[in-house]
Amino acid sequence: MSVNAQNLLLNDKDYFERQGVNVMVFSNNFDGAFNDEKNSGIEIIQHGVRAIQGGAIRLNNTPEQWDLVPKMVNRKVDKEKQSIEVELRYDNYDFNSKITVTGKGKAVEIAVWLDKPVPEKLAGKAGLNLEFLPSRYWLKTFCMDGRINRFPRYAASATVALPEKEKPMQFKGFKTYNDRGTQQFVDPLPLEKGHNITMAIDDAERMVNITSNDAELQLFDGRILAQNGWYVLRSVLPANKTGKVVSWIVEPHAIPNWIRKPNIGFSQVGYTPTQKKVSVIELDKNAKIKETASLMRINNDGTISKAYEGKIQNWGTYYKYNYAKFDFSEVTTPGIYYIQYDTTKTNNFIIDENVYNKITDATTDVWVPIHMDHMYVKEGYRVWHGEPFKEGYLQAPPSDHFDMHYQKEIDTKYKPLELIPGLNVGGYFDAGDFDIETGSNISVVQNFIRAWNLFKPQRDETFVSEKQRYVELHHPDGTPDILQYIEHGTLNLVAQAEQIGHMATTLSNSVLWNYHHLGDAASITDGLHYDPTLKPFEVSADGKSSGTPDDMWAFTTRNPMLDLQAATTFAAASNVLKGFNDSLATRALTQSKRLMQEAATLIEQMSKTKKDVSSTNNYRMYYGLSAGYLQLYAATHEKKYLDSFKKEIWNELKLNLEWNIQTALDAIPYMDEAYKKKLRPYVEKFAQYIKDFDNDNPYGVPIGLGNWAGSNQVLSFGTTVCFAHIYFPDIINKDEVFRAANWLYGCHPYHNYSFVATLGAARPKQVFYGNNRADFAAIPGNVAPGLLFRKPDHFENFDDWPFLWGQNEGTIAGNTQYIIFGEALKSIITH
Ligand SMILES: [Ca+2]
Ligand SMILES: [Ca+2]
Ligand SMILES: [Ca+2]
Repeated sequence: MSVNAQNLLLNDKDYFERQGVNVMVFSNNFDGAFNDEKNSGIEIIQHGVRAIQGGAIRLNNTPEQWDLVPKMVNRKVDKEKQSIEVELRYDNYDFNSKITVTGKGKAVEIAVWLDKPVPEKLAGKAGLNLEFLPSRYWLKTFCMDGRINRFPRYAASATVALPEKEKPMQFKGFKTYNDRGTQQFVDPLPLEKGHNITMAIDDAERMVNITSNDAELQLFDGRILAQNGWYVLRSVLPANKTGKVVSWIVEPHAIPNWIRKPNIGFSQVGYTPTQKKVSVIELDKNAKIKETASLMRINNDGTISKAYEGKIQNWGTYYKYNYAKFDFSEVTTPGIYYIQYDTTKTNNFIIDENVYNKITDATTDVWVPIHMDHMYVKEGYRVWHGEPFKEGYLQAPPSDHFDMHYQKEIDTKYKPLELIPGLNVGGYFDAGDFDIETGSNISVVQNFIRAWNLFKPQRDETFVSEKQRYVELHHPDGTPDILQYIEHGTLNLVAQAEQIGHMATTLSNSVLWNYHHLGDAASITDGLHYDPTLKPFEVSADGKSSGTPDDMWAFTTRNPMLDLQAATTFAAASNVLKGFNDSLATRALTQSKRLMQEAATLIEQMSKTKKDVSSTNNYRMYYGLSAGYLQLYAATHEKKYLDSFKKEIWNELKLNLEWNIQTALDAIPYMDEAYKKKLRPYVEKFAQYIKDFDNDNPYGVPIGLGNWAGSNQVLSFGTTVCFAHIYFPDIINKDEVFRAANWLYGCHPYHNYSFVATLGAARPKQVFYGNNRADFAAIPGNVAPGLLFRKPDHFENFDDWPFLWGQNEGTIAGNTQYIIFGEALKSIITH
């Protein structure tokens, strides 16, 4: 097939393509993990941007995340007929439908076929939906049957309240809305209706025309119900009909001979004078690669001069684009520069000794304290949040959950929904949500302890008073912040061990309608104890309790592996906290000893019963026995742990070098020269592993293709490379430590913005999936997961739409890992 073909034709990757337009038909399926992730169904990439997706049979006008999604039963690609057919099914309603998408010149026909009529319960509800990205369509015009209009910047269209029994069930029967006792739900009414719509008439990159002769098109604003909703075009399936019941002709406009602008990747933080400096240029497959590129210097008087012109090296094809490299390492003079390739100029960046000095400051000074739970957090005039969850946490009854938790039979002394005292202290919000994931909180404390033990950062820019439950940013209080952060994490974890007897899996929301909270964390719950004897939304006479079931729950199902991790962490925390908070240090040590003993017994028992062997083995694989022993040794200095470490590590290195070499490197400070010598050949192999990425992809880092993008992988790779260089500089060259930094700070596909909202970056990402995402904002210091891979060949990171967590949600474990990476990188650069 010629890529210049004027018609939409199926290509060898089984999607429809013409220059400037790709139409994918269930290349990405609704996988059910979080239901509607705005990543699935019929998707249209128009001029490089996937601004249309979600094409499927749906049961709502504007589906939310927890509304049911169809299961794909099968998918057939017919090259002869230029057609893709998918069969979809809703198990809950025993409802099957087929969608065919067929190339018709510059358009595709989307048709819905039914063998049996729509089930009675879904009549008037099941429909063909297609969704349009608000940030790409708002303020653009549209024309429905000759009536001209404009997509609203803000959601403010008409709605109707309907009896709850008319609403199709949501995920596992949970409810996204709080009906306030009305037994009604809200449904948006259409913005427009008709049979022909042209969207974005005023924007050639987004223009699309859709016609249906046999069904009415209705246009809705999905943001009415949920800030992450999209505009939805929809045709309700007719009742009592079989065969071809709805058909649309969809023609996405293609700009003639459109060629995507080059994406010139470079480090937005800049470069030190002597480091290797290579820009990776991402090019449309129809673009001719130029011979040279230039580095332009902005002089101190504002004039511009050419500092360097160098040859472009062609790297080759990686997925859908071509890549070339521009090495300007020759330029070593400090100054302000930009890259010019053909007619494209980048924003400016700095070459200087000090450019990396501040890379962790926004994360430690701003992001981390804002995520401190159970505290009032202030910055200047602004309050980030009041004190959340004052009413504490209830024992979760045996139950399922909407964020992948569950409670088995209760194994504590508390009754279902009984208050577990003392848990509303310390801890960190998980990510873009506000729960305390115990595993992540353990990682946070471990990461801070590691950063403290290795680098002893004395930075004091945060005022923390556990007594006043008050945090203020940019306010030194005489104590290094990292110590206070270790204390804050330990406070919650130790309280769990003391009050529950073992670690909770999570402290999380009990109702879906406050889980998706956006705003002040202190307003998630009403701060009053839940009293089921009161009517919903009734407050007791003394004003201390309410009938609103909004209290958070502690999910307490015991996991001895988690207990063991906590025990190890408590031992290490106890060492650090001695002399700073002696009573907490003592409490941590007491719980460490008890949990360690109990966990060992339980794990022993589990490995004897066949049933749980696999989870024990999983634990061995993921947590790594040697890593556990090393942590235990570091925390207790008991020789038996070091002996056990030595017994495991070599085998683990043979099994999985790149995963376990970090642990082997971490042991060096405790070991002798012979150990280091024995490790050398493994580090040499690791050096080859690093180099191999230069052939794997143009960016030279491990690129993840999962449903959560791969910054964490790059971070952990980068951290290991840093430590390998620190201990074996003759094997791992200093240049290698910048691989991960380059990727994180802007040298990556799709765009060249820094994935870290770090200080120093000239163009950090502007939006993240943080808890202020409804404001299209970022919390400084956040690290985005980055490039989300959409099958079969598309990398994506939206910077105008924060709501896709797989691309934009920083996590507390990931962001504290970034602090270690940043500290390691800084220490290498300054030595
Ligand atoms: Ca969570
Ligand atoms: Ca401080
Ligand atoms: Ca409450």
